[in-house]
Amino acid sequence: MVEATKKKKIIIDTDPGIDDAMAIFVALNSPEVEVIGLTTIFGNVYTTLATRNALHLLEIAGRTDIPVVEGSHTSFTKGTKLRVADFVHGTDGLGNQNFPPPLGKAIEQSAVNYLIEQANQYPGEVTVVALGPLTNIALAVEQDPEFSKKIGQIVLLGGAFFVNGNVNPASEANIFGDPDAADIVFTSGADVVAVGLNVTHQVIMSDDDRDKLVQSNGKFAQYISKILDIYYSYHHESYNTKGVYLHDPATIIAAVDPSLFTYTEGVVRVQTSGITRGTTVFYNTVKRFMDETEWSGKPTVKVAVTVDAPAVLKLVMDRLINS
Ligand SMILES: [Ca+2]
Repeated sequence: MVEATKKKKIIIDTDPGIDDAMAIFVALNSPEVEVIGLTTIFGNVYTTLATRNALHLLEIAGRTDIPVVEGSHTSFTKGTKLRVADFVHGTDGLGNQNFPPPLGKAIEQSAVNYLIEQANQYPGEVTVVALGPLTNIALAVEQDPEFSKKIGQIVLLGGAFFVNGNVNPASEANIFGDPDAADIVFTSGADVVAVGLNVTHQVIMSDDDRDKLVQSNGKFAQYISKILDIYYSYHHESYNTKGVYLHDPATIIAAVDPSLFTYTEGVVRVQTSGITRGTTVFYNTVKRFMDETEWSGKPTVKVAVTVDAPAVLKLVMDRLINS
């Protein structure tokens, strides 16, 4: 008997966030994947607000059947001085629209335990799509030494490979948000796919694309078009671009249709201190160095190097509009 193609089970670890909202909606409207849960983390907003926004977005989507699980309130090293990007996404994380509070609540479990539990329940079958700092995932790796083997794949938005960062010239925001956690995840031995700024800066939603969302009757398109103002102004001021980078939606697409990207493989270590805190340094494993290095003997990961940007944009637009 021919088995129907199984949908890829995904857990989205998220800090919503305007582009997180887009990514979550795209995932919910992608037949290739089944969103089994959302775990939350600080980043664009603090964790409590990320949870509230995750619940709100699922209520908008009519998908309150999907559990929201609250993640860590501190960094991996228990730091509480967190960087929060409310100037990019609004103080409410969703374009300063001040939506009413969600009706639902997060389930009574920690994100770390939930991630470990799901990896045990469906060994090798769960993909975590990480759209914020990697704290929850690093804590799962620390708590369960088997987690990196049991989780199917970790597709993460993070790093700036061979290009400047977006927090400062050295660092991309998600990695900068918790560099210790990121280094643990990159060297965990899990099947990691990193989608960095070198790729996401090619996937741009233009002013014209935004008009298409505004004019569409799609439920998700309508919602997203209402929260985009601040995200567009930030991009215009910071990059002098007409349009916005689709970091999180592009990363979701890397889970939905990996063939739209090409990858290279190597060892990634993260600088955890100093002026380059949060820098991702990729070793292509070609040169054999005379001395042992901090990259020697570490597991490799996949790093996205090219993207079919028009195809990714089209998928994102279609799934927001046809909703
Ligand atoms: Ca995010």
